[in-house]
Amino acid sequence: MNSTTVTLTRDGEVAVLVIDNPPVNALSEHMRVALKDCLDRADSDDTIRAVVLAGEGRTLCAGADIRQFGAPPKGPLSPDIFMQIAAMKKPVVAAIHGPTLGGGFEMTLACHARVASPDAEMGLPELKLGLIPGAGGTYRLPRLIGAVPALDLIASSQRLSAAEALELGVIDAVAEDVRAKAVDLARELADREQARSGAGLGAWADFDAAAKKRLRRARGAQAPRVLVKAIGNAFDMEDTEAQRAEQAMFQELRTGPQSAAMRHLFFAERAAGRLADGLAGTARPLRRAAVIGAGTMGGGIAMCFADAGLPVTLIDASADGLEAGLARIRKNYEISVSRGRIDAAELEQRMALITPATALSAASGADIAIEAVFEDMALKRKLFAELDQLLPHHTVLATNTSSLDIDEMAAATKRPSQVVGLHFFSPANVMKLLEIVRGAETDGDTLATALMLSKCLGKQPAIVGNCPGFVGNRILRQRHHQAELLLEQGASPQDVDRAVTDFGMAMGPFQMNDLAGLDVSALVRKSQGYQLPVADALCAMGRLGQKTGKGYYRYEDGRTPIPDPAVDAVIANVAERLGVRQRSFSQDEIRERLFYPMVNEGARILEEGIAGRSSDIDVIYVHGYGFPAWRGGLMYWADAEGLGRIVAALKGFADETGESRLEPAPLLRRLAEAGESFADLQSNGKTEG
Ligand code: 3H9
Repeated sequence: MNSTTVTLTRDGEVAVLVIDNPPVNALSEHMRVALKDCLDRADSDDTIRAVVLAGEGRTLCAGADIRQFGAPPKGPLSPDIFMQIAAMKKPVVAAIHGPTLGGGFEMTLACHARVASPDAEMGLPELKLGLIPGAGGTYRLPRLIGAVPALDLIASSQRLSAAEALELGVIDAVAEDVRAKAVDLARELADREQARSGAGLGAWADFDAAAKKRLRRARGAQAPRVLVKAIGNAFDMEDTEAQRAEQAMFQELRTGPQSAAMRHLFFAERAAGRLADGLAGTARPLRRAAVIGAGTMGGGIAMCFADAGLPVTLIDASADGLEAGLARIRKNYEISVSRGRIDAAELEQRMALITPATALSAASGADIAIEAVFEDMALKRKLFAELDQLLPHHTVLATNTSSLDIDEMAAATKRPSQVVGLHFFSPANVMKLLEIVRGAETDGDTLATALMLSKCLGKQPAIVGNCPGFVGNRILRQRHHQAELLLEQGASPQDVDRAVTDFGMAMGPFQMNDLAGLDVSALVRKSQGYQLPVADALCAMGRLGQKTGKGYYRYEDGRTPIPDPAVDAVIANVAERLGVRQRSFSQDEIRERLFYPMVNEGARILEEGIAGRSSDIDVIYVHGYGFPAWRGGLMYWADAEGLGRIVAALKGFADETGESRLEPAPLLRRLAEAGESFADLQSNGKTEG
């Protein structure tokens, strides 16, 4: 068979198999057929003494073809091909370059040795797809580096750099000319006929303890539990048996709802990073940035730039504020050093990328300026007008506002088409989501620049329209509002929070409020002109959350919430004052009351064009708000609940509370009546996508 997907060339007695299956050399069916054919030929040719596996393009192989996971696999299977590699008498050496992940990395683990280029990355990110490694990763990696390091690597979906992989004993060498080095090593092994053996699994007790610790954090996700079982098998099964067990578990996960949801997210994340139809633009170069405002957000944003190796000027009119901001940044980096994430030299390198200044004119060399000052429109407009005067024509002006009108700020400049919202989430250097807010006049080049920036900073972008709260916070406000109403109607803060954490989120709304500070949300309410009686009463009592030791809960150690009868009394008072009749709520009822109105708001957002795709809302909720990824995101989950059911429930809520906002949105009603889903809407092209 002659294939261009995998070609066999000769370097003397070494067969070099080169995979060329763009865009990422995924293990699609035709690629597996071609790979097996080349391996068979190399194996049966007596003039070949060793084999090298290499790849064209940006990676050796990024793993299984995720697009083919919806159907049962056909043709030769990856685990069988890799077994064949492992069993070959002739040494097989992998030449690894680029992000070599999942099945691609497992292919290299089946080889007798591995060489990587300095830019290579390796990892098993299957858990991010609701899967476990299914082609030998759960027993070959533990045997090579130990069960605990293997568990850590797989459970975190972390990618190892070539240097880290070398240190861990995953690879044998790092070389610039990785293919040539692999050929040399293959020859050497053919002469020696002996490959390096692995470190071994290590002690069962250590693995067991590490696994228990991991599982405490897994919440509702299935794959981490299955992973622990699969790695555990490596202790008492031979390869063939372990492979069979791994394959059965892998296939069960592949056909289950959690993996389907996470695969949806994989493609949703990529779609969210593209400009919507009808919009075109070219990203402008970004060599230097300026961040104005050295508070928590501004400092965090400056860290994002420094982490990405981009120079940034951090400006604060107050010298004291600037000093405090820099000290906070250094402290954060020191924590990273103490946790072994970076070393002391890297800390200094990152600090050196941040140039502090008190004069706004220091922003003049920037290609992008991001303001992160107080949420005060007059202040922001003044700043934008000044920046517009100071900065070169090409510079993009961005605001980190989480609630104010982008267009009002843009109107203070002569370049409204180059004004954009960049809504980072707190802590900015940690949270992955970046809402890119498109003003009425923001042009394609500016959006393309914002998307490129987001990629450089390692963020997950989503382009959203301009409205109070944009997409994420506007939807969240519905949940907060319902949570407060539930209190008035008789649910306790702990009932409400439990419904949310049992759903799979890290924190309930009241724990979150206590952490953020009740005064913070009170300010937002004031600016947006609405009231929440229980929250307002707690604020009036000075119960501002964790920082005052009391909020919706009381805190003895500063962070563990303890239910407080004083809060129950406040709630009862408010209910009496408002004449609300109290009753009990089941956990299911609470969950529906909190999440269905969010879906309803999501539908309104889609109808208004504030989000282009329902999958963008999924991405926003998973990466900005901790919505469980294994549920696929808010709107994907809504489809699974059934839109008819949601509409019926919302009508009931509206009747009970008299709240018109709870009436089903027209789009939601229409879809439910037609028996359609948000996914149908997106694939029919009625919204972008
Ligand atoms: C697995 O391997 C299971 C095994 O254990 C068992 C097997 C039996 N399949 O991200 P990009 C597409 S599970 C299909 O924009 P980058 C992607 O959709 C798999 N398509 O580029 C996009 O298409 P489009 C474990 C894939 O440079 C284009 O390639 N592996 C796959 O920013 C470019 O992608 C993973 O989870 C795939 N595996 O990042 C790795 N990968 O242009 C998943 C990519 O039409 N991939 N595409 O939108 C990645 O993490 C990144 O794509 C990668 C490149 C780092 C490789």
